[in-house]
Amino acid sequence: MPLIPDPASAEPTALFLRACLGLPTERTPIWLMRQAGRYMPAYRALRERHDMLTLIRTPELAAEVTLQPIEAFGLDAAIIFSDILPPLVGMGLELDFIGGVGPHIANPIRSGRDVDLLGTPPAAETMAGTLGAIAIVARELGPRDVPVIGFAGAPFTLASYAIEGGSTRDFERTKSFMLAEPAAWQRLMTKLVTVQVDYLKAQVQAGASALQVFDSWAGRALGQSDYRRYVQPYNTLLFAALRDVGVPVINFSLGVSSFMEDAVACGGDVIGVDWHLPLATMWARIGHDTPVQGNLDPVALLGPWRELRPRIDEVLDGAAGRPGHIFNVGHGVLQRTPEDTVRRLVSYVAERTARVATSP
Ligand code: 1CP
Repeated sequence: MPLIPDPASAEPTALFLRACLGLPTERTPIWLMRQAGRYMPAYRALRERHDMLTLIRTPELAAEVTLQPIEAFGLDAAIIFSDILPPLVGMGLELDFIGGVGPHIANPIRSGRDVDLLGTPPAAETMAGTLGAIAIVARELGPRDVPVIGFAGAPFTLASYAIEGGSTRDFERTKSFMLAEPAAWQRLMTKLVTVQVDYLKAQVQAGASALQVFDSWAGRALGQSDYRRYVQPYNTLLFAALRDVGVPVINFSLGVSSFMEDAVACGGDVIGVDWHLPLATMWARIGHDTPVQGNLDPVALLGPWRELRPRIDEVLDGAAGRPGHIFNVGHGVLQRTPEDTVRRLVSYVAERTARVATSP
């Protein structure tokens, strides 16, 4: 045994990172998807003065937004303030965020030739603002032992915005393109994997202690057979390329509960669980040796405490105090969520899960 432990192999002390590794924690860690954003008056005040892309691209501003919910609620991890779509700009897509509408791409992909014109420049060149913001937040939160989570969109979810040009209900253009142009689909998905892997690795270099991959729409858009054929190979490539990245990787695939096993098979150290089925059911299917994150219905945060509390209890009872559970919402926090409800949620989860310290 070496006298001095290798710092790289030492167990982390941050509760969130310990849970990501399936290690016991003194209480259940909690952070919330979309924890920074429009439900916070402090965010809205900044947004009145700066547009979305300026907030994302200015390291000091993005760092400030990232820290807002940490200071307000004492969450166990900070997700860097950005969006899944800005990496598309470096590839050649003209992205804007339009108030009240959402993301808009002026030159969406409509042909195989459009795919061939997409570039794959390094994130160090195209995403310098976000990488700089991660460095600032990591420096700020390091002494407090609060980890920074980097993130990216999964290839199908990004392809859907690139092809539709914005949000969509039925994914008509995306699925038509996928079915009509399978070779171009393959080239598009491969380019997206290349760009996202490089970007996620760069976020770790910049100071991220964990990564989350958001596949928000593949499960909503596709059935199992198409998922296996048009999505799974690329998500598998993405997670395989991150296997040696040195930090835990969370696989959050929304809307896949009917074929969860296929999404889990793609990879990831932690599985993000959406709110459709009880956590107990999902964790049993995933297997209790794999850490999970979830899965409160974010709409429950809009209602009264008497309705919210049993739903929080259902999640915690579903986890049954096992190591490897990170409390979260099962999709992003909604804009109308009251800050006081978030505060009450955080303290309730801490109180209910505090484990009595036992001497070894
Ligand atoms: O007007 C505004 O202020 C912009 C609103 C906003 C915000 C606050 C958008 C536009 N994005 C974000 C931040 C964001 N988006 C974060 C930062 C972390 C945090 O706030 O805690 C993250 C992780 C995302 C990820 C994201 N963006 C996803 C994946 C997660 C999910 O919710 O499914 C998706 C699909 C997007 C696209 C997007 N960006 C913005 C909107 C309104 C949308 C969704 C549009 C749609 O429904 O298609």
